[in-house]
Amino acid sequence: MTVMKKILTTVAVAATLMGTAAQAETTRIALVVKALGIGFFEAANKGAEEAAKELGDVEIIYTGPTDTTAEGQIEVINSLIAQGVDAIAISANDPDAVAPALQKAMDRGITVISWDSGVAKEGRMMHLNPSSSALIGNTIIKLAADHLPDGGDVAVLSATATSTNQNTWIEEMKKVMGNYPKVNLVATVYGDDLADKSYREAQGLMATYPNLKAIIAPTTVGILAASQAVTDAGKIGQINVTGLGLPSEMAGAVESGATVSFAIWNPIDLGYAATMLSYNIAKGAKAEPGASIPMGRMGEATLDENGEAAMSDPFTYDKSNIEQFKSIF
Ligand code: RAM
Repeated sequence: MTVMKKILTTVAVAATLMGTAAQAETTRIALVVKALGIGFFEAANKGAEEAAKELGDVEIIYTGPTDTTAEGQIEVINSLIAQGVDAIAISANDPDAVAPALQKAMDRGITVISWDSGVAKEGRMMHLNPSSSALIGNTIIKLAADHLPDGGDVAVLSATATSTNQNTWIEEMKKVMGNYPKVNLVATVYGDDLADKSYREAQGLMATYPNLKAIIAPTTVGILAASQAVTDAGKIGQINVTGLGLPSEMAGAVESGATVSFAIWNPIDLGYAATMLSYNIAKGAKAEPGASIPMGRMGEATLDENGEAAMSDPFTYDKSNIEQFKSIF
C-alpha cells in the first residue's frame, strides 16, 4: 500500500468510527403503534416528539403496520431489531403474539415497554396504562347509562378481538353492569380499528337490534364510524353513540347530537410519557415492581406488582367544552 493510500484508508476508518460514535450518542426510540393512519396514535407521536425535543439526544421512529394485526407488528419489530434501535415502545395488537419477537429484542439489549395496549409480562419491561382500567370500564358504561333513564339495549363496538386495552376495559365494564339493572348489553362486535369495517358493524348492530339505544365504542376509530353510521341511518336522538374518542374527530358528532358525550385521556401526554419512560429505562432506570420512574412533566410512573402504571384520569367531552379541545387532539 502506498503511503497516500494508507493515509486515505486511515482517514476513512477514523471517519467511520467518528460516525459510529456520533450515532451512538443519539437514543433511538421506536413508537410502534397498532396501525398507521389512526389519529389517536398521531397525537401520541406529537407527544413523543415533544419529549425527544426536551431530552435533546433522542430520535423517534414512528412506525407500525398498515392494519391492526400482530403479524404486521412482528415484522416491524424484527426490522427494528435489525436496525439496532435503543428502545421499543409498543401499543400491541395482541398481548401474546408479539411477545417472542419482543423477547428477542430484549435479549439484544433493546429496552421494551408497552403503552396504551399491553404486552404479556414476559414480553416487556413495563406497561403504561393511560388510566386505571377499572375507571375506564366504569366510565364507558356510565356515559351510556346517564342518558338512558329508562334503560334499554346497548351494544359494544370494539377494536380487534385480541386488543389488550379494549378487552380489559370491556371486562371492567361488565363487572359493574349490575349497577345499571335496566341497561342490557346485547352484543359486542369488532371493527378492527378500520373505519369501513367499524361502520359496517355499526350498521349490522342497528339492523339486528331494532331497539338499540346506545353504541359504546371504546376506540377512537369505532366511535367516529358508529356516529357516522347512526347519522346516515337517520337515527340521531334514537341511538346515542358514546365511548372513547378524539375531540378533533368527534366535534361534528357532538354538534349533530349523534354523540351526547364521550371521554378520553390526553393522547399527546400518553406518547410523551411513554417516550420519557423508554428513555429513562434505556439509560438505566430499573423497571421493577415498586419502582418510580420519572416521565418529565407528567410526574412519575409507579410500577405495581405486574409492572404496570397508570398515567392520569379520562376526561369527558360534550357540547359545553368540545370547541375548546377540538384543535388540540
Ligand atoms: C384507538 C386505539 C387505541 C385506543 C383508543 C381509545 O385509537 O384502539 O388503542 O386507546 O382508540
